[in-house]
Parts: sequence; structure tokens; C-alpha cells
Amino acid sequence: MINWMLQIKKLDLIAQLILEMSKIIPSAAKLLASRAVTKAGILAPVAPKIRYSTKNEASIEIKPYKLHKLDKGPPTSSTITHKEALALYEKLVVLRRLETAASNMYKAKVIQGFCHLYLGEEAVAVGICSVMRPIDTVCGAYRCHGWTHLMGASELGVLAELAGRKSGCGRGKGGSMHMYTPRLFGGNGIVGATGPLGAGIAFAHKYKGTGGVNFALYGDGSANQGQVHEAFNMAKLWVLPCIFLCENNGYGLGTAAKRSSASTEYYARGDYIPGIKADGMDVVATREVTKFAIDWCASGKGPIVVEFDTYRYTGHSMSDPGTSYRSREEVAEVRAKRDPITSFKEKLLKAQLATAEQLKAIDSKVKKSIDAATKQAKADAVIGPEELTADIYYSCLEKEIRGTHPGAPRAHLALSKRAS
Ligand SMILES: Cc1ncc(C[n+]2csc(CCOP(=O)(O)OP(=O)(O)O)c2C)c(N)n1
Ligand SMILES: [Mg+2]
Repeated sequence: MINWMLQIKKLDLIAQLILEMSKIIPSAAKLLASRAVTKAGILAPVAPKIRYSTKNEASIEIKPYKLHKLDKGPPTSSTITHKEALALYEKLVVLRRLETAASNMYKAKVIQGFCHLYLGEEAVAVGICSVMRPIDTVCGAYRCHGWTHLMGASELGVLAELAGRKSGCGRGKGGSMHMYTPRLFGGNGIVGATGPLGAGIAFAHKYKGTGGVNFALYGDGSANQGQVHEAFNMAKLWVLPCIFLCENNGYGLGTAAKRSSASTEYYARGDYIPGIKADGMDVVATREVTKFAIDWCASGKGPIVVEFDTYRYTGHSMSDPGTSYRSREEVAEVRAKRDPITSFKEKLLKAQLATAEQLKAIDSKVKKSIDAATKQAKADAVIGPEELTADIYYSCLEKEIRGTHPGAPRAHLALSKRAS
């Protein structure tokens, strides 16, 4: 009993001591106490705090890669800072919303003609663009809306371009598949042609000594073309800094990869060119593989083939429901288990790199921004007929352009800024 009373006395003394300390150095006392000290000097338990703060950086695991002619691949874990994590998340959400807006504008007949969406494949473009250097370039395939935004065009620039309006990044004259920015060489509708075009841009990097590398994008459905393999050969012979990037989304039009390709090991199809296959639904993986591939090419080792295993949620284009050659269950399963946004979100929360509140705030910021761009694109005007013959050539050798009416040529105008 006496012993017990002595213990209480001791506790009282400690409480008294903490109370006194808190008057002088409140934070130190709080740290010591982990329990609040009431005025009466009694230690009161504190309810556990809700975590709003996050870790400044954390390591995230990546699924193993498949390697071809490489002794060592990219690291299988990546350290990401809180700031980088939020930036990656935001870009993924922007691309998702941008394409959803495009889909809605197409259904409302504001966008006409071809329209191929990138929904589901966002982690490929976002991961790559997050680590590209300002000297690197991209020769894109035709699912290029998100790429165009990441490579410099505004959200309005992309949506207005799709709608054929004057605020479009090509003044509305290109539309889907034909978008460009200074380091993005399209949007290309001729599938597989990005092999030789891309190798050509890589040749320019080498010839001019820019130190840059070029990404040549193609799909699983384009990988069997002769021109892709001719480009592989030239790139290897000439040791070109070319990253041949196969976006394997499982289908080319309505044909599954395994039905179109005798070998679906696209990362090994460069034969004498080293290759890597990685999970293209994981933005951390696409980012790490890209760093590795840039280092490879920029250090003079020649080309590399990278295959990202990804998936497209929508049909081939807006006119394809995408349900006759694959089941709804298959799409639903990928959405549930592999979605690039929800899977990244889960990783961020688990690693305490972001809080649910922070991610929610990004979601609503992006929604507002894309809604505003959509509204603006819809209200935007189209260019006047005089612009039809503007900016056709970088440097036009003749003053006039042959028109659709015989004997009525149109003047060639140079409206866009020229690089010096
Ligand atoms: C040279 C050429 N041949 C055929 C076509 C028609 N075509 C358009 S898309 C496509 C399939 C491309 O599939 P893939 O490369 O896997 O790209 P994805 O649609 O999956 O992004 C084909 C054959 C074309 N545009 N260009
Ligand atoms: Mg494909």
C-alpha cells in the first residue's frame, strides 16, 4: 500500500515537472510527455492524432523486368519524393480527364473524324516524360493527345485542336493524330513508320551532337512491319541514340497480339539490340526504365528496345466499341487490378508519400482545369479561310500555294513563330 502511494507521489512529481517545463519550453515538454498535462498537473491521455503529414521520400518496389541481351537491368525499387509522387499522380489524372473530355466532346459531335484515346495507357507517357531531358525528343504514334500535353501543349491547346478550333496547338488544322510541339515530332497515322522516322531523328541527334536521345513509339500491331526491322538494323549499324518504344496494349485494331505476332516477346524482337520489358501500368516502373534507357543511349551504346505492357480501355477508336474481340470482363478486370491511377494511389498511401486529402485536392483541381479548357475549346472560333494556306512550309520557296480551284492560288502565310 505504502509502495503504491509512493508511486502516485512519484507520478505527481513528474506531472509537476512537465507542467513547469511546458511553461519554459512548451514543445520539448510536449515531446517528453506524449500525454497532455492539465492545469491541475494530472496526466491526461491524448487521442491518437490523424496523420495529415507525409513522408518526404519512400522506396517503392517494382515488378521484375524481362531482359534481352542485358546483364543488368534498371533497379527493382525506386526512391520517390513526396513532391515527385504528387506531380506524377497529377499528370496521370490530367491525362485521364483530358481523354475523358475528348470522348465526351466526340459523342457530342464537337470533335469529328478520327479520335484514338489513350485511356488506360497513361503511365507510359507520364513515366517517360517525367524523366526526359530538355534535349530529348519523341516521335509519337497516333494515340498522341496526352503526349502532346506532356510535351508542352496546354490542355486547351489539345482539346481545341481536336475540335478544329483556332486555340488548338496546330490552329485546329491537324486534329487527332497530327499534333506537334517543338520536341514532339507528331502524332503519326502511318503505323510502324515511326521506326524509320524515329531512327532518323536519333541520327539527327548524333549528327548534330546534341547529346539527346529519341523515343520512337510503335504498337504491338505495328511491330511486325518490315520498316520497323529495317530501322532496327540501321540504328544498330550506326549506333544511333534511339529508344524503340513498343506500347504493347494487347491489340492492334481488333486483333489480339498473340494472333498477329509469331513472337509476342516484343522486347527481344530487335534481335541484336538489347531490350527490356516492364509493367507499363506502373508509372514508377516506366520512369525507372526510361532513366536506364536514356543512360544507355546517351552513353553511346546505341539503340535499345523497350516494351511496356499496357492496356487500352476503349476501342481502337471512337467508332469501335471494343467489345467484339474481347470480353467486358477482361476490361473490367484490368480496371480493377491494374489501373495505373488507382494502383499508384494505393502505393502512395501505403508508403505515406501522400494523404488521401492531398490526392483528392489534386483530383478536384484537375477536374476544374479540364472543365474550363473544355468549355473554352467548345466556345472557340475556327480559323478563317486565309489561314488554310498558312504555315504549310517552314520556309516557302514560292509565294503562292495551289488551291482547290484551278487558276486561283492562295498566298502562303508565315504566321507561326520561326525558330532562329
Ligand atoms: C502503314 C499502315 N498500315 C495500316 C494502317 C491501319 N491501322 C491503323 S491502326 C492499326 C493497328 C495498330 O495497332 P498498334 O500498333 O498495336 O497500335 P494501338 O492501336 O494498339 O495503339 C492499323 C493496322 C495504318 N494506319 N498504317
Ligand atoms: Mg496495340
